[in-house]
Amino acid sequence: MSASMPHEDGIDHTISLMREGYLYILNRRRSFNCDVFETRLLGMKAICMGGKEAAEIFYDPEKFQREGAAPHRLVETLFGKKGIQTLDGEHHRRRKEMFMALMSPTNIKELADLVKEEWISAAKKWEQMNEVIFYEEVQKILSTAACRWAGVTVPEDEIKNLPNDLEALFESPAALGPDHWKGRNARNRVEKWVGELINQVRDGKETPPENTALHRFSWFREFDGTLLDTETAAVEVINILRPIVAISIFLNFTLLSLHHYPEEKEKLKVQDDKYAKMFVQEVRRYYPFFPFVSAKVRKGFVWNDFTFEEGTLTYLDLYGTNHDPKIWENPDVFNPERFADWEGSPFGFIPQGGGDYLLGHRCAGEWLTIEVMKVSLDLLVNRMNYEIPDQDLSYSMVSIPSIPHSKIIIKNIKLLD
Ligand code: HEM
Ligand code: MYR
Repeated sequence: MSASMPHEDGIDHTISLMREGYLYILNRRRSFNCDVFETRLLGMKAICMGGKEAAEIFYDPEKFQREGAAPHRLVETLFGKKGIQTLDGEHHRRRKEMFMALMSPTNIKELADLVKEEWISAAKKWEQMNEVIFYEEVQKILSTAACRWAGVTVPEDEIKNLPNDLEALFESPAALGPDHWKGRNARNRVEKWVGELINQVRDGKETPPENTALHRFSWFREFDGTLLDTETAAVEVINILRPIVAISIFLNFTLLSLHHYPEEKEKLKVQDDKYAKMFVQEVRRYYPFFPFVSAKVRKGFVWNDFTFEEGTLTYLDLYGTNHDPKIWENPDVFNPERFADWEGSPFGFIPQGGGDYLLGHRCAGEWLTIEVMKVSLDLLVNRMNYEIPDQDLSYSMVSIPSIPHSKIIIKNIKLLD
């Protein structure tokens, strides 16, 4: 006999999700005293779960699939149609190999160097300015570096707007009204010109270097030897550009943590690369970013006596797993030292998803994110002086994604030699 899963009574709980944001699943795991519960979200029955053991089953491809699992509003903004996030099995594996081939240490270093170059040239302009909005400035840097790295030449009339369009793709999935539509319009616009660029590559009019995303995705072939249709190839190129710009959110939280924990900044000045990595890991663990991911039960199964019925939509709580007291001591304290002798786990620390890179959906850009954060941290700590004037640095635990309200204004910027 299988036990019944704790469940929230009522017709729909989307409103509670909107009210509680990043804490919605964690709050219920606490009150039910159970890592898994059933509810109804966006008009559908859904299982929510979090914690290391839950992550382990969520990333078992025998148990869960991605086809048909992503909410429509997410596909129309963040993901795009027919992208890697919606694939399963051997088709996913083949596509993922292509993504991971871009993530060699040499390639990642190339992007980190580009970010550094763009940052220093931007900071020379910041020195002449009264104040700058860090979130927006960093997005321009990341957008330019991402396009150079991916081999993407941006049409003249898109250059100025591109950082805003890429920003809209990751700010709009959970937004309502005009803020949501901004994301849909941005997707249509960017997919159109990236698609045209792919056609030019295929016609031999554009020749991006071989190790770039534009080259690889333009020439990627399915098992039957066919090229991707233009729209899907564009979706995958955007799956590189957009998330690189999304690193701006982690960089805002990096700057915020340096401000809130000045003793950490002093430590970073004298410590080595290992401490910088520990610091970056703690930023990724501590602050809210990607709240949860969704999948569908592939074939019914029983876990810990609970029945998971085939086809049930299931959400895995990323934020709540990174703040799970069963995994993390004092989870709500910012403490990079916790990573000093951390033994590593593909399921307990999952800011960018968990499990295996090739066999599952764990973020293809995780190593790259860490390196871009490290190079930016070094610039903030050792290569420039700046001041953070009084402003509203608070951030919401409800807005998804969450960004410090002022987007962090900095002034009196001075580059150091
Ligand atoms: C997937 C988070 C940066 C490329 C994911 C997933 C998450 C995530 C949660 C889904 C995991 C799952 O479905 O189980 C983040 C965050 C980032 C980031 C918070 C910080 C900015 C990047 C970067 C890239 C990237 C820089 C590439 C340049 C991808 C791709 C996937 C993915 C291609 C799909 C993987 C698959 O379905 O197999 N990311 N990511 N991400 N990410 Fe990231
Ligand atoms: C990326 O661009 O791929 C990386 C970061 C995007 C963060 C976007 C956060 C919003 C996700 C909404 C979650 C709804 C899950 C069903």
